[in-house]
Amino acid sequence: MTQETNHKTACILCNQNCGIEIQKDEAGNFVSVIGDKDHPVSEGYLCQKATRLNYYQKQERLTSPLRKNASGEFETISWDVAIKEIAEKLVQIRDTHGGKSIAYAGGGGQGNHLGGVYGATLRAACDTPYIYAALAQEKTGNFWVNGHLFGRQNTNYCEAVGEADYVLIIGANPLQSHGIPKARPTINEVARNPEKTLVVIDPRKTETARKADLFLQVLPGKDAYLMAALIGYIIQNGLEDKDFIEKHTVGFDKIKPHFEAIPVSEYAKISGIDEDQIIQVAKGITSAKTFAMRSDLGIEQSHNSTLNAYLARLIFLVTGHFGREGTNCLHNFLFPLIGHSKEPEAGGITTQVTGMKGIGKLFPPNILPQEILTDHPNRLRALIVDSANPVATYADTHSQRKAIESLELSVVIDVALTETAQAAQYVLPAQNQFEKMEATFFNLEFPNNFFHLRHPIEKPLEGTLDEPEIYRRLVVAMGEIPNSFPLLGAIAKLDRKVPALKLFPVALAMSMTINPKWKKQQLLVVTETLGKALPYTYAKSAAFIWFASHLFARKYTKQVQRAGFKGKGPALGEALFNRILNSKSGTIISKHTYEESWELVRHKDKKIHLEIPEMLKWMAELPKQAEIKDDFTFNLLAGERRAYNANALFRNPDWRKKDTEGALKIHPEDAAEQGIEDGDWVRCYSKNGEVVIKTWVTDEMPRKMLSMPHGYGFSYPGHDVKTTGALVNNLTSMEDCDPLAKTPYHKNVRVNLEKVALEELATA
Ligand SMILES: Nc1nc2c(c(=O)[nH]1)N[C@H]1C(S)=C(S)[C@@H](COP(=O)(O)OP(=O)(O)OC[C@H]3O[C@@H](n4cnc5c(=O)[nH]c(N)nc54)[C@H](O)[C@@H]3O)O[C@H]1N2
Ligand SMILES: Nc1nc2c(c(=O)[nH]1)N[C@H]1C(S)=C(S)[C@@H](COP(=O)(O)OP(=O)(O)OC[C@H]3O[C@@H](n4cnc5c(=O)[nH]c(N)nc54)[C@H](O)[C@@H]3O)O[C@H]1N2
Ligand code: SF4
Ligand SMILES: [Mo]
Repeated sequence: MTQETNHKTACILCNQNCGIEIQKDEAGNFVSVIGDKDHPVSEGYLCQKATRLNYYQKQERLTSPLRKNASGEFETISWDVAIKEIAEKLVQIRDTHGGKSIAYAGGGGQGNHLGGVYGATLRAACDTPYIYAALAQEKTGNFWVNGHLFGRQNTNYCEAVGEADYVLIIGANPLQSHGIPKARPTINEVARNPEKTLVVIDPRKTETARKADLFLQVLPGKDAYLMAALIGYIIQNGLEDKDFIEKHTVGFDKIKPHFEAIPVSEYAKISGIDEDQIIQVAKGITSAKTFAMRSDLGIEQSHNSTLNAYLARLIFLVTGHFGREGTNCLHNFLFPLIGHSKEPEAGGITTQVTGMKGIGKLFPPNILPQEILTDHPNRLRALIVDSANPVATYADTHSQRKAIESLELSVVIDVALTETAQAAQYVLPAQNQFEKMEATFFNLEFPNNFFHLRHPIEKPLEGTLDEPEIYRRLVVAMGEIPNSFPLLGAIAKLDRKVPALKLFPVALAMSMTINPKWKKQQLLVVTETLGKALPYTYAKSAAFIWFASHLFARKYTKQVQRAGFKGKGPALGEALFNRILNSKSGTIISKHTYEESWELVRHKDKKIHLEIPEMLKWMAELPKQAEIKDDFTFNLLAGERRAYNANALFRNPDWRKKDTEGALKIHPEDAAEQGIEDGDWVRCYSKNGEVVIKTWVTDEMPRKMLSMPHGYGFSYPGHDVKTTGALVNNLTSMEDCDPLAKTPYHKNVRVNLEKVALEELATA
């Protein structure tokens, strides 16, 4: 643990992971949280949520492994018993039904990915390829499209909102959700600067929309029509960037006829937007020197999700706004957050029951219950959940809970007794994110990329372990590797004194040749040897960063050297690792030139392949999409980002300063029609379930659309629905999702309302 009074770390509440400094009192309370000016990206910025981190630190915690007994109650057991029993059951299930009967869910939230990295060791021991993850309920359509356009599903681009003259934000509300560095000053600057233009496309008059020069209030779920019309207008009028298309892309001729056929006026009308506004945006983008685009859940968790991903990218690609300063640009990763999955026809892995393909090596939460709740001989029988709360955060709480309860083995690794933990057989208590070495791989910047390895700032709570150690113990108990490696450990200590001699890498390679079985568990071998030889007693899991630093320095030698690291080959890797290990505020790890961003395209010809036949076919079939006709009146945005939600990280509702109940927003005229006044409580029901929720009458909503936040409704001692708020996934269903990526339609949940009397709430 560090000795300073100001403890440098990062905020764990959204993927920006702003650098922060925390002051603690003697009882370990976070008494002040301020922005860390030395953080290379956030530079002192933070938002109101970070100042409440003490509620994360001091929430009700798990302090012992738990096992459910025959009467469904938890009893505490020792770590040794828990590890032994779980390992035995995993081996038994694997050896009887094959590794594919075991799956893993989670692996990290907004601030903690080291545990997920080590989760790979348990998956290797179980011999399973299945990872279900939150990213596969939002970004997998994007990954699939990126795979086609740029060559690999794990290519990603950053969105240069702060540097562009013309900015388009679609389906995102950065003033609340961030998603870009220093979102508030950045958006405010674009909005205020008379030389810059901010366009926002959203059905809701959001905080960001209110700042926009042009606000296109699209009808919910109709973005594909709007974007097709925009690109259609550009191509039909010859406004595309012909030089860029010629130099950097292939396949334009193939996509051109499809956009020439788009009925621009008709699609504008379907999307609810005036055609003139679409033309204005088309002209604005094509005449701007620089243009950047930010998109997020509003078009991902919505109708035509994967098609939206394709069209959004075509907007900046056909207009040549890519790979230059002030435009979206591919970036590198210290270590890629996801992988690349082959298509099933090319030998890619699919799930056993529904036959779903992996995208980015991830599988979608929406199919998880179907893979379990069946008598199919190849169903999933065991699930390890780490740092995720599927019962509460995956679509369809009811089915997710039932699925977890029906498994032969269910294990949850978490800091708290979550809804999912309550449904599981074993619960293992983890150290929280300020008690261990942690990092995220959300280092998504260009041209200068960064990495922040966080040191613990608080002593681990008694009874808890960090995830890498939990996985190591399980893998050892499964008989995959020994508990210690004395000789290699001794060599690692020598190696740290004179890394230039490369004693450890040579000894490691030799030990892998002698013990080929260890190869699958190389990371754990390094962690138990080199990790233990690092200068901090708690730093074992930084062994992975040692691996990653060496790979990165080899791959991006020029760019790492440009960032001020000296040496070549392994010496450069060591220099990078040492700086990462010792930089409490994070460090710049590479500097690219814009020209070099084209090296990050993964197609062999280094060009962007514009044609994706499946997407063009989907677009051609848009006219066949029928209007929704059902018994429901409203379209619910099931999961809005607000001032006081942060996914599932705060269980104690007292952390909220306002909107304490997470109210349901409704347009004044809709409220009047339903006989609802601001603050009334209602029963909101879908085909799948219901919630009881307070209302908030506001003209921010369009007619017939409602909005409620996610991140509310978690059980907490001393609280009921009036203070915890409602659990959003009681309303969602697993079938309502994108046909290709299976990402849920959380922005389009069909619901009705019914006023409830306050006295009914007591029983709700
Ligand atoms: N209806 C609806 N559902 C949604 C959304 C929506 O908009 N609408 N949004 C979706 C999106 S985009 C996301 S990203 C997901 C997020 O959903 P999840 O990934 O499930 O949520 P997280 O908040 O990341 O946290 C998961 C768990 O990590 C635990 N945790 C915290 N720190 C640690 C730690 O150090 N170690 C371990 N082992 N556990 C820890 C917390 O207690 C919590 O139970 O929710 C999704 N669900
Ligand atoms: N405060 C806060 N910030 C967060 C989080 C949090 O829990 N709380 N979670 C983090 C996570 S995990 C994520 S993934 C991001 C998500 O960040 P965002 O995607 O920006 O957040 P959302 O509020 O879910 O949705 C974005 C916008 O989509 C709009 N929208 C709804 N339907 C449609 C539609 O049909 N078309 C269009 N164009 N827009 C539509 C909504 O009105 C909303 O303004 O936020 C991150 N930041
Ligand atoms: S919630 Fe996000 S934007 Fe706010 S301080 Fe934390 S990391 Fe930064
Ligand atoms: Mo997310």
